[in-house]
Amino acid sequence: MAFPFPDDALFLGFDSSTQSLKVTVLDSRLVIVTSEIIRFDIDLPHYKTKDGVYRDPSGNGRIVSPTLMWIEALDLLLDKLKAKNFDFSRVLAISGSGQQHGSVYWKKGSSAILSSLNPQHTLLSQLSDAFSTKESPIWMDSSTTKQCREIEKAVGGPMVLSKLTGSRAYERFTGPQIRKMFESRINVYKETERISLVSSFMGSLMIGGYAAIDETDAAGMNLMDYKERIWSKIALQATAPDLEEKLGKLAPAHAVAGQISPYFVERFKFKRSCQVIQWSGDNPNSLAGLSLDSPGDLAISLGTSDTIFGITNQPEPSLEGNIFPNPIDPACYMVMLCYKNGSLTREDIRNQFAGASWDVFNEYLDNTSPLNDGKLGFYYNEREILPPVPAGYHRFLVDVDSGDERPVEHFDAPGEVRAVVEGQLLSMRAHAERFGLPVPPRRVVATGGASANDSILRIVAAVFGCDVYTVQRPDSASLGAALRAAHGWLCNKEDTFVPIAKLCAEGSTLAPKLAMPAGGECKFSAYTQLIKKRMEIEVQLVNKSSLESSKGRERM
Ligand code: XUL
Repeated sequence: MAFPFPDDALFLGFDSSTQSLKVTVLDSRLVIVTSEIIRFDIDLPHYKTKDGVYRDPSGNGRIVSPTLMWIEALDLLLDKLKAKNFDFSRVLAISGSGQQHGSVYWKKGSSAILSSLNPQHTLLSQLSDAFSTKESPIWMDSSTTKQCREIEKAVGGPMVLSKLTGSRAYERFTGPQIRKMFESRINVYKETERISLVSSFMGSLMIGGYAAIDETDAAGMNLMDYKERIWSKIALQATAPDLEEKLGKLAPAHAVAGQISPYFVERFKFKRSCQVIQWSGDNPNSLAGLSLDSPGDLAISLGTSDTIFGITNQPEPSLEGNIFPNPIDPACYMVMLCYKNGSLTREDIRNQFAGASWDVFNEYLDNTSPLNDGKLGFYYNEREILPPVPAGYHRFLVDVDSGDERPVEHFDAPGEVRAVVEGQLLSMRAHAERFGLPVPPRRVVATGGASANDSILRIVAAVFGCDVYTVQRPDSASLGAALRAAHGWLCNKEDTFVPIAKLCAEGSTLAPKLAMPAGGECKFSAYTQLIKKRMEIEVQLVNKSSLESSKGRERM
């Protein structure tokens, strides 16, 4: 295959995620040449984050991350590449992923600081006073239920908001977070001249000015008309006053956000012409990194959050799940479900029941049978998004033949381990089906840290009843960003939108490879019965928790 790039070209793709900042470098044949990572808890211990975040100890669901930590991580990551004698002058374009929904509040006057950064000093030392709050609300936050209901009510109900913006109001979405900032910290809101998403924030650092918000990531705000790809006046009004000017412009994912800032040119010797392509959300970039292009494909990302997504050209807005414009194909959409209890919950069960060892965890998965003898577990370390229930563990023993179930206190250790993995996947299959995603899919493409684990992939293949593919590396978000950097550069050069499929055709090193065939443990129909039961229990858990929270409100 002939690649349309100069032979010595390099493309950088970043991923500013919950727990780390990564970079993946692709060459002119789109082969990975190197990568680097900064782990927030380990490499930047002075911020004292746990899993990259601060959880409010009062249990009110407030979860934030220090904005400056993300900046310092960028300083360090680039220094790490420099220490490897990385030749920055070969980089034609850069793009990146940001954890979706997280927001950054730039203080009045900060655009002047951004555009005149001194290359002799770090970004951190120059930007430490550039924000009206130093704590960025992130996607794990669940403290904005009140604002969600207010916004939905103001626009005419949750379904109206979903039809308008692609999603009903979710606590983690940026619109409700901004409304909370406006309601509870009016001075911060007033002092703010620009609100960025994590993606456009990192893009802004790179271009030395405020980057536009990418249209795909903007759909995770409850503020954009997802069909027209413009800010929705109705949603803006329902959220906070004077918001449009604080948000700035929108831009498509393949657009050039700007040339790299002189700061990086002088400090790292990037070429002046190096382009920064719009940064986008981590899930949209994963879609690009997985080369997802058929409506029958389902992607499952097993990371800090677990997400399941696919593409469609006929999106059906609903009260569950999210619709985003597709970042690599303006003609269609990306549909997604997101779970808050992903890898951190799997790790917690590993620590409690498998002696903190992945080997033991995997041995338990391999030596227990599909359906787990009816042991159904619901493990929520954090308040979950799907279903919306508070933190807590719930265990049931289901008689698979009669369908009867009874709550139990514990399972045996191997049963706990299978119950967490199987339970998460059963929930994904059930909700995916309800949301109109293809089940069984043509194939599942898995990504995220846990996609490197064959014992987990075997259960994915069994529950979804199809072959499971993976890409060369489990971090598809930074890979997808690097690919989008190359794609954006090409679109700009050709002065027209070029289909990205041209770049990642079958046979390229980036094409997904078969990792686990559907055969073996295939129990698709048996799981169908168990899923019915699981969904009934889920409804009971949701009803119980709403009853308890309304009793709590009465007592207040
Ligand atoms: C998606 C979501 C998470 C974050 C994780 O809606 O909230 O997947 O993007 O970084």
